[in-house]
Amino acid sequence: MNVFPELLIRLLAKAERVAVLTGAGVSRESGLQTFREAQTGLWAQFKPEELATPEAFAKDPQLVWDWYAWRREAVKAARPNPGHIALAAMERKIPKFTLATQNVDGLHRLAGSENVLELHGSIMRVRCSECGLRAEFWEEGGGVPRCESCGGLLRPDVVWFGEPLPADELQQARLAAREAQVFISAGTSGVVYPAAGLPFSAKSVGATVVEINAEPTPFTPSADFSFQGKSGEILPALFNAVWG
Ligand code: BJW
Ligand code: ZN
Repeated sequence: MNVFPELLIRLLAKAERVAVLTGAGVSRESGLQTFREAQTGLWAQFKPEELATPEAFAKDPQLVWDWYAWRREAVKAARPNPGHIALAAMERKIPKFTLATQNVDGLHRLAGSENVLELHGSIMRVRCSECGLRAEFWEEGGGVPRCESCGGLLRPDVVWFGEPLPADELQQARLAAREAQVFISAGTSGVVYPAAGLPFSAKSVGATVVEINAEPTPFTPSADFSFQGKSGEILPALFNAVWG
């Protein structure tokens, strides 16, 4: 089955610069919960938006640490899905391919993507809330672990609301968006800035922008092509339509 317009297939087939933005929807089919869907089980009474903040950590570090520890276990058990794999395959077909992700789960790299910009950090690292020291290993002992260097509380090395994104990654993502001939936004609700601004800035300098998402987003009216459905199905189908 090929549901993709011929124009899009031709644009991708000859594109030399492609940029992609992904969000939690791309990892949904790996079994990870998205941000704006209601949580189930243990954490059903909490909203992710209320836990992913510096204020929540300051008020109750143990609660926030436990939530991330629980999510980290889910991430460790998760495997890339066909959506991640299609994006990794696309990178090998396009001379300059940049994948900016809002996801902290590391699944794009696990799928084989190389040029990955992690705009919101990584759940597999920690950093000290006092001195900023980063680490990939730490002593787990039930409570919130402490920094070896200064004794401060360790926190996940992710970007919370009100915090700046890693400057280098953000700058590279903005540059890639402005240079791209085709920009693909996949699995993101498009409400969290500055990441949500990337498809708009690509569009404003003439890129063809493709959106793949389970539901409409604030960007949908501006998209050149919008496909509603599962990224784990649409991305591989698109790859096959162009390069299969
Ligand atoms: C599927 C699917 C399937 C499901 N297939 N699709 C007013 C205007 C503009 C900005 C602001 C404003 N007020 C405040 C701000 C700033 C704020 C912001 O944007 N707020 C808005 C919410 C209003 N932004 C910030 O604070 C950022 N920092 C900043 O601006 O700093 C400025 C600064 C500069 C200098 C010094 C100091 C400050 C930081 C934002 C950080 C976001 N962090 C989080 C947590 C990360 C760690 C963690 O994982 O715990 O990032 S919040 C959360 O949202 C997470 C996500 O990466 C991010 C985006 O969510 P995403 O990925 O789009 O997920 P969902 O769940 O929203 O959507 C999934 C979509 O997939 C849905 O649409 C589904 O339908 C779909 N889907 N299954 C395809 N199978
Ligand atoms: Zn420290």
